[in-house]
Amino acid sequence: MKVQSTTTQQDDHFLISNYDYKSTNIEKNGDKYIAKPQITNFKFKTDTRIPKLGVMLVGWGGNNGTTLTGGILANKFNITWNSRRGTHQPNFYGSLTQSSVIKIGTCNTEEVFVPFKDVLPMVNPCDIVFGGWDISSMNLADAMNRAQVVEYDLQQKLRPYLEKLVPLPSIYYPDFIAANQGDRADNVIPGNNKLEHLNIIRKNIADFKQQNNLDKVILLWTANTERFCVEDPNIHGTAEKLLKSIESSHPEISASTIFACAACLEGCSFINGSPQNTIVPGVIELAEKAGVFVAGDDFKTGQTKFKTCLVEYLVGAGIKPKAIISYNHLGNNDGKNLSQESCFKSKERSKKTCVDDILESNKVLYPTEEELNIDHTIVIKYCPETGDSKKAMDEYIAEIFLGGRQTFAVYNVCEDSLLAAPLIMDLLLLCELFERIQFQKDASEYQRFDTVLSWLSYLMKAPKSESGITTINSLSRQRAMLENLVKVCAGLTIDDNLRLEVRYG
Ligand code: NAI
Ligand code: DG6
Repeated sequence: MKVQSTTTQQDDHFLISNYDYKSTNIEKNGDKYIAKPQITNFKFKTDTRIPKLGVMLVGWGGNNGTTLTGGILANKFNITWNSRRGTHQPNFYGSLTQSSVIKIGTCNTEEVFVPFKDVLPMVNPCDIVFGGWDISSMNLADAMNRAQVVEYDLQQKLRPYLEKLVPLPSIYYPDFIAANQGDRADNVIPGNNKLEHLNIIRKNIADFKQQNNLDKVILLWTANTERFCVEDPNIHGTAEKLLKSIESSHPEISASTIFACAACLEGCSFINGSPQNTIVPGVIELAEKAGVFVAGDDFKTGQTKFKTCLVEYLVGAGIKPKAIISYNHLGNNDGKNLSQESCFKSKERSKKTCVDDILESNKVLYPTEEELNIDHTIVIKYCPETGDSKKAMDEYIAEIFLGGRQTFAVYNVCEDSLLAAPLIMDLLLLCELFERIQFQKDASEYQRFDTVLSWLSYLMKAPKSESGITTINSLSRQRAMLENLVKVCAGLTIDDNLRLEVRYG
């Protein structure tokens, strides 16, 4: 795709697009709103040179880590496999960047769509170099077998590639994850000195980058859900305080926060795929200083994606959700870890907060704080026999016209990690892309996006935003935001769905 326009320039290294952003400033005057449409000029500059990308996963030997690594290798080497349903070709289904499309315009009256990945130059996932850590020493072939996610025949075909991959020893603070994880922790960096731990992780990152001749590295936490750390401004509030707390091996410094700090100090962006409060203010300050991004929290895969669609549809239709009862049972190691109350609490929070802003937006349905407090219940049960095939059952009860009730019962069955792996890939590819984009507002200096990369909210259950920026949970708004950003950077017109060119030529 090539954009021909007077507002877009391209040379060997950069694509620059000029964009007049239209917004509406609202002034409140008593009980009246005064709306003042305005236009602000932005320039987006995208470095079109694709780097050699390395990714280090924390929890590499887990269900997500092994499925992602194996799935990408299957695509890279075009490995086919057989099951009782026949011969399968590898694909990237479930990946927004690789398998979804964006409308770029119309040809006569026909809408034209291209793959998301083709709008701006992006890293090919098959070119990513993977590494990482796990508290379990199993090589990735055995770990994939333990995970019971990937079909047996594909596991066998991947074995020669995966058995050479062995996670680095990791930091293990038993107090932060479930006690039932202790029996797999045979690959642990010794000692209790958190500063030494930080320095070892930093060295691992630097060595990985140098040994693989990488242009950049991104770290992503896909290890067990931790309990929340007891956040305290004196411990976690600034970069300086956080580093001091690490130096004194403070008990409320989690393993995930050590990884986040190590990433920032090594100039790498960090993504938190679990729900806990890893990205404390001190981490954000470290990231800011290093000019890297942080993003989180908790991958938004199946049940929550659906929830943020359905609730948006109901509220958008003027129907009032009054109760959401979400029940899960699963039998993988994630479920085992979540069977401990402290870890469950972290997950409960991210699964619960995901509709708040959607309800809050509609003051017709929810005029008071009290009404916003709907009956939203999360249950997670560990049932080993279920394996990675997670069952999620939700009941949505909504109030309709004249006091009537509408109830939806939704039953979702999926291999959890087959949904999570392509999503993790998108997080990495988009984070890398956003590291190459700068913008200018009203002819000021070029700057990077905010340190907390809330552009990635489509992929997160509890999207973290820069302070002062409200969180958007609606799936369609999150997707539109991402789609529009890449279109604007490429110099394409944003679609407002009026389709006037189709209706009136
Ligand atoms: P898993 O339990 O299979 O894998 C986690 C891995 O992390 C294990 O191999 C474990 O040994 C390792 N680990 C634990 N503590 C560690 C540490 N300190 N350093 C290094 N490794 C450590 O879990 P799974 O299914 O891969 O999920 C990973 C995370 O992603 C969990 O927090 C889960 O809640 C979250 N998540 C998973 C989704 C899914 O669909 N699978 C969706 C949303 C979030
Ligand atoms: C129990 O729900 C286990 C969790 O780890 C979830 O499976 C995971 O977070 C995915 O959740 P969701 O709601 O995005 O499908």
